[in-house]
Amino acid sequence: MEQEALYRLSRSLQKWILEAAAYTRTQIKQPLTVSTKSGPNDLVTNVDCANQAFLAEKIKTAYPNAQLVGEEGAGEVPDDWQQGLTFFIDPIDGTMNFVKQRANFAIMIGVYEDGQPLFGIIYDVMADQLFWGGPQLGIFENEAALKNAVDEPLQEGLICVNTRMVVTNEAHLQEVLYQCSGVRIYGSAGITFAHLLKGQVQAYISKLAPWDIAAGRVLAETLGFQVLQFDGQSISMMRKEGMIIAPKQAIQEIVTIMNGSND
Ligand code: 2AM
Ligand code: CA
Ligand code: CA
Ligand code: CA
Repeated sequence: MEQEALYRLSRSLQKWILEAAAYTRTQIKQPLTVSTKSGPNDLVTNVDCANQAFLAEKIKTAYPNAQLVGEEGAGEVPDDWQQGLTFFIDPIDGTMNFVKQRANFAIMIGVYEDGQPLFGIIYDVMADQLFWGGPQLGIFENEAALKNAVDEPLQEGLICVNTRMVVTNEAHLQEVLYQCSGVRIYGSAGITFAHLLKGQVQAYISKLAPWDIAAGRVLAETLGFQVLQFDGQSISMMRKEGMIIAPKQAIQEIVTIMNGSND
């Protein structure tokens, strides 16, 4: 994409996310309509759906030829998502936090052009922190440029995870966590990416859907993080899959431990 068109896309997405967030804040003190999806920990609210519809409408109007994948919209990733522009929308990431805490949730959009990372945006709504950018723009927290990831050994850093993988010790996860500096669980992929991008945590290990990873992947890879499946392969962006986000040294150590021979 031409630089001028990319600046326009960046400005538009920032504006629309801030508008969706302003609406979301108006609903913070209102009763929410909450339903379950796949199970009791998998929630959706009226605000998730309203934000999805709002953002999809704005994007479709401005980019009529683009493909849209949204958690609360047409959730399937089309086989040809790597052709042209594709927008992945997570209208509220951390819906459990939104329902229980009314904080610690994000609105996220990741944009790919011909399958390549183009632009990512994550907004921590209640903290008013906007993380945005891409390979051609650099990565910013509000207006401040963020620094590259620090490439340190596993034992030097904090790791974020999801609860279920820890309690079941899936793929030797407890052995990884035993070796690091400490464990943090934020309950939102977007909020976890915010900590990664700021250099406050070193790695994130979770099972993430395409809309959970799309924005964070663009931002994190641009700063030198890698995103790999547990077996060290590239992620597909087609389905929910296990993945590790970390700089080079730590990700190599994590992949080695998770594929340990004591199965
Ligand atoms: P969500 O809130 O948009 O659903 C912690 O639950 C993190 O994992 C959140 O970012 C959440 O995104 C995501 N997640 C992915 N699959 C989930 C599931 N089945 N149930 C709950 N959270 C899920
Ligand atoms: Ca969800
Ligand atoms: Ca999500
Ligand atoms: Ca969501």
